[in-house]
Amino acid sequence: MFVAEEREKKEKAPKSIDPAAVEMLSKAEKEGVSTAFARADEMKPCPIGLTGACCKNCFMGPCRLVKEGSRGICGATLETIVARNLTRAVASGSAAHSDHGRDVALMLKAVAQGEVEGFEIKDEEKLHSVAGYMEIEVDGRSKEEIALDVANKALENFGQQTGELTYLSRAPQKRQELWRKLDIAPRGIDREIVEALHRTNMGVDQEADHILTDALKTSLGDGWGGSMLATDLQDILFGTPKALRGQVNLGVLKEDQVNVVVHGHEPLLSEMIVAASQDPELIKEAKAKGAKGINLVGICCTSNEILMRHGIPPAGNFLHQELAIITGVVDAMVVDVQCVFQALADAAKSYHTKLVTTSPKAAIPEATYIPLDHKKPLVTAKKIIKEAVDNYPNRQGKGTIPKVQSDLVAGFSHEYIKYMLGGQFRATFRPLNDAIIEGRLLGAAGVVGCNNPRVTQDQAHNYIVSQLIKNDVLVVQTGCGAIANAKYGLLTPEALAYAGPGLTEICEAVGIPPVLHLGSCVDNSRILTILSEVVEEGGLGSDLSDLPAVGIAPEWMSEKALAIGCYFASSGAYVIFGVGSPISASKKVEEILGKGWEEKTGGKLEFEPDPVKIVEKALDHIKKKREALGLSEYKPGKYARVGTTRSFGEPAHLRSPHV
Ligand code: SF4
Ligand code: MSK
Repeated sequence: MFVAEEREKKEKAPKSIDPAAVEMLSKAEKEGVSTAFARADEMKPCPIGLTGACCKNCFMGPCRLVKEGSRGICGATLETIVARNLTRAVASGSAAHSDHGRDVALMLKAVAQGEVEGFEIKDEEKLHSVAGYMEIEVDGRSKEEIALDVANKALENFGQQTGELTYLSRAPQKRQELWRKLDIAPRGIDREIVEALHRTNMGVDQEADHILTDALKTSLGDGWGGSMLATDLQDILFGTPKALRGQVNLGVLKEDQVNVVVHGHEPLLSEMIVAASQDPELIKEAKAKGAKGINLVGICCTSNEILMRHGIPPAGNFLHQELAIITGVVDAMVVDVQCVFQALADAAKSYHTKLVTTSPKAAIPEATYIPLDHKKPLVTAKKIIKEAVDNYPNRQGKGTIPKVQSDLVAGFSHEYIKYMLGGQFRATFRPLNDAIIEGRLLGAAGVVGCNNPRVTQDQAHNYIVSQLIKNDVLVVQTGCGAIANAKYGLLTPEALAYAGPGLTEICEAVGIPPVLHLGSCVDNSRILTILSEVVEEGGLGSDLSDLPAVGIAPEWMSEKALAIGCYFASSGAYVIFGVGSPISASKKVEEILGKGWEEKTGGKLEFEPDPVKIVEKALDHIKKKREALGLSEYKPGKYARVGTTRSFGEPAHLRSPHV
């Protein structure tokens, strides 16, 4: 349990291992600008809410159950309250991803009907494969006709009341049958979210296990529904990512250019902002104002979306949103939805930055509202870039850009990984399966999720990932976790210097880094697809729960992360969350998410604040799964080439947080 005293100790730990963040935090302190790091120091977490023991689901409360055996005014038990709180968070996280997916489906429909200027169907091959999953006829039909049917089918998945989500059929047969047996196959994405909120209302579902089973069902509607649709339909509209090189961290900002930062989640507008930032007329205007050009960069998952498809550099992950403004050189920060601090408006006021909010869902006091025109997104994007250009002369001085940036390789869609492994004409995961079967690779891990100012920024991400690759575990990443590791060079082939010999051999042969960037938070669905196809490929069991693989969210903070953790557990994966536990008030709930879910789904969800223990648990689990599959014993170093000596002396940022 991550208790308050432990947190006290943590406050003495550095706020970040990132030198760019450290530099900007000291600038912020000197200039009297507040940051999430400082506010986390000042604002102690509520010790009751922290553990999941506070219920405010009705106005007879809030009820704070501080003692084992105590009850709320309505008689709700501690385990009921903890289970309800977690399930509500999962429903909310699922809603966020799924609403994102819905907006992409609506955009695809409008594009298919010829209503949107500037967007087109970019990836016809992907359109055909998605049409295949949806049993939509493609022969002799135009891409617009197919896309319209695909969009309508996707929208049906949100609103349908009975039956099953279309994409459940992409999971291994055994998994689908298990979901049906457990009655957790989602009927409709929206329906499951609404039902979870209903069931957790005052006086409805009163049995912790039953409530939490609903969390499994609701989250499946996110992973195999809203998120998977978002990923697929974005690929159709904007192109399926392919590996590309890029740069990351605050050093990507430019002193002599108009700097525009896009932040949030949905790529609908940012795709057009990429185009607008390259518009010759706007560049001319920027030059007329004294700038050398227009420099577009990103934060959070919008950043991941345009990095994966265009190589636009991320200026940082979640906790960099204020720090980017504090450099003093950001002429506009453009936000849409999710993970956007309300404090950005205050930071922007302290400098000259223009904060632009673009979603009708997200009003931000003191920000300029420029709504995305869904029919003419390029017009909106140009208007926004013009605001940034016009704001350039208002910069006070040169600002301070930390000279910190790293190379990265991103763009690993599941299609691209298959192509890398098997070549264009026989794209396959076979070499990956064989490498695991033969013991060159120990297994695989998805290390994903946010930053959280309650722990040292990026430390757990980097420690855990470096330990995994050292032990020949192939790592895939999404979201801010990918950026956390990219900042220290772990997403480049050069990071093989820290990888075990088996992983090195595979990565060198295929030409990939040991840590693969798969995209944004909704792209966790790409991991589900990869795992399913690896099972189909054969030799590693017959269900997702047989795979020697784990999921880890070392520095999570968002309800969306909880939804992701739950849909991986429902899909049979062992999932470990760092930072602390929102269920620690109830041993019973811990048992349900652990032993209980493992018996049901083969997956489980655990909260473990210590990154060193996370690595131990992850490796143990992978080894147990290997054993159960009867795979050859993994012997580290077995495949090291003669004459190769590999030093595992880690640089400071990869060291154990215990040192
Ligand atoms: Fe208290 Fe029950 Fe109301 Fe929750 S639902 S606030 S436990 S009375
Ligand atoms: S943006 S949800 S901080 S990963 Fe996807 Fe990053 Fe977490 Fe937001």
